[in-house]
Amino acid sequence: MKYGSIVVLTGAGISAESGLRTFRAADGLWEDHRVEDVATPEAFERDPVLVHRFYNARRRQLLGGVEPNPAHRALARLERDYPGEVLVVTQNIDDLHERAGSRRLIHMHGELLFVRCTRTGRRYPVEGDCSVSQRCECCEAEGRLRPDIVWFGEMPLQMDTIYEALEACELFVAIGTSGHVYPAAGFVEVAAGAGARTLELNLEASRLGSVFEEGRYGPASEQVPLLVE
Ligand code: BJW
Repeated sequence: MKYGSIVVLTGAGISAESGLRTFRAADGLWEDHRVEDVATPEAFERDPVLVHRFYNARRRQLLGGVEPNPAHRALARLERDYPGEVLVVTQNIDDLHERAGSRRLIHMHGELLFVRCTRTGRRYPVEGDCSVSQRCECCEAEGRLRPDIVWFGEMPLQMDTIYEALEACELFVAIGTSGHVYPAAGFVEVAAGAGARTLELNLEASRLGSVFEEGRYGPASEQVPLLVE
């Protein structure tokens, strides 16, 4: 590859072969849970116990033997060996990119292994379950900790840095994302508008497939190493 800088957007599909469920597949997470019940601020206000239970179960799975797969590792190699800049922007809340070795990484939808205080915003690492009766150190009060996740209706993280990188990149690659959720779904148009080449890697063409200049289809664990080599 011969690009000055590269922005890679990843979605649930890159972690699917590590054993984590995607959202919108027939057996996806949204099949078992209504989005409005577990992934909105209103849901957390209404039923924090249910929301904590949803994220506790996913945290337990992540810490219970899930490992990065060849696609995560290939992206870490790309960042390490590529002469230009590589930024990975992930919509995923798992830590598989960092465990594989990625360092220039933005978790735009938050991180499963952190909770934060709803009053002060202070973040705390969390390795086990979180509950409504837990106290935060900042307020020493119960019930203020929420998963450090960007839910529907909330602002994704580090958007200024992401848009700056999209405007400056020469190659934009989206891996394993369905293109249903904004603002991430709009990144391809921003990058293309700024003159970048755009490439989609997915099992099959996503709803934005025709917006990309090129699509390569197959499992991420095969397509990403092929791209990087
Ligand atoms: C494989 C594979 C394999 C499988 N190999 N591939 C218009 C503009 C802007 C906003 C909106 C808009 N219209 C509506 C909105 C609001 C809303 C939104 O987008 N709604 C849509 C449903 C229409 N967006 C928001 O509310 C966002 N905030 C916001 O917009 O703030 C205002 C703002 C304004 C202006 C600028 C900036 C901001 C927040 C969105 C938060 C999303 N949160 C979630 C849940 C929390 C995290 C969690 O619990 O894990 O994030 S939703 C869920 O979807 C999760 C994901 O990160 C996200 C994306 O899903 P993803 O990764 O694409 O997964 P899937 O399952 O959909 O697809 C998997 C893909 O992998 C498929 O294509 C498979 O084929 C593929 N695949 N196996 C390769 N082995």
